[in-house]
Amino acid sequence: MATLEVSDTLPHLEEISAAQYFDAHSPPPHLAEHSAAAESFIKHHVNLSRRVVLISSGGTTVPLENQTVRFIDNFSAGTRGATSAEYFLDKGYAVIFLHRQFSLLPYSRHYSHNVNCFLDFMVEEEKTGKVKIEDQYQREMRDVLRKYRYAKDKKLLLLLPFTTVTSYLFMLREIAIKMQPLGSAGLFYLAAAVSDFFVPPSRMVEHKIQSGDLPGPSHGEAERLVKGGVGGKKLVIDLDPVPKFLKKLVEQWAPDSMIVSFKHPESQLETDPSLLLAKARQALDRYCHHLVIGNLLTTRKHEVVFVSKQDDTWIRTNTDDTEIESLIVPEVIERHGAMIAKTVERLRGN
Ligand code: 9Z3
Repeated sequence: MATLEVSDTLPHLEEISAAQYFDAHSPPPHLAEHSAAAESFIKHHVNLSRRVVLISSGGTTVPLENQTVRFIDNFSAGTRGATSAEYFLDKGYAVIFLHRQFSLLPYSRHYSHNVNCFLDFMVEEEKTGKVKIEDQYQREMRDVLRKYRYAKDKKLLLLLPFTTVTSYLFMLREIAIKMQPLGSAGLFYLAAAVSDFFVPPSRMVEHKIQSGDLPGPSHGEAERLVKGGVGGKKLVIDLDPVPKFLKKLVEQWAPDSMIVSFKHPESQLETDPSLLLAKARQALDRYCHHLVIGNLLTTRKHEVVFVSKQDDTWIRTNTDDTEIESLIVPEVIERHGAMIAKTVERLRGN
């Protein structure tokens, strides 16, 4: 049986700070290019006095080798992020969609490759051989297409991909700093499932960990990551905790923006609503941001809880026809509006 434990007793180095984390890692290859794209997108919308939301979406990976063959992944299809993006766009926000490469995207999510395969919506005309959308899907697809085209033509949606937890964090820091000119008109809606653990570069092996001949206790660099088990091939992975970046975001990278994070408790056994609430409140106390939205993987499409300094509010939908994001997003926008109004009032008072 596979076991998994979080250990306080194993010998480990001091927990590293966010600054040390960035120093220890190389930035992702396209950081400069993505940063430039974000900067011009933000400038454009600052000039139009438009609110901008950064939505993070999908799971981050933790590579086990430099030339990565194997990695650990965090679960998220990207549904929460991609669906929410559409509702923010509907309400006039510009959206920076920081997403796991190949996870669901706004609009195209309706016709993805596994559910609602786009090919099932098409037919070939007998006479001409031309391919067209089946009559029964025309209206629905036209509506999605119009919204997609509108967002594209008006430059309201910027898609920026990440894969590893490190590339995610570099991008988040970079974009957050670029968003500072927005002040309180900036919003962070952090739905990505972000790894809490990583393999530090000092213990990372270069090439694929060999399963056929796992090294014994003194066989070179792989030894630092893997260990041979008694009489068998056992892989023991030793991970360090990722520093608490949310704190950095709140205090330094985006001090004037509204920050909303999603929280799902570590264990699916924690189905008790009061435990979900307690975990969400713990996150709020730890990072001092504006709002935590608590959800469980099993029920996330039907209920979430908003936890803020002021109150707790449950949002529920009983039908599969109503996407819960259509209820979550307007509630977040209302709170964002209230925060902007407060900022304006404060600035006037000064
Ligand atoms: C969530 O809780 C998201 O709602 C889901 C969405 C990952 C459950 P799907 O994309 O799933 O619809 O399939 N995201 C937050 C996860 C997370 O890692 N939060 C961090 C934490 O809990 C804080 S930013 O520490």
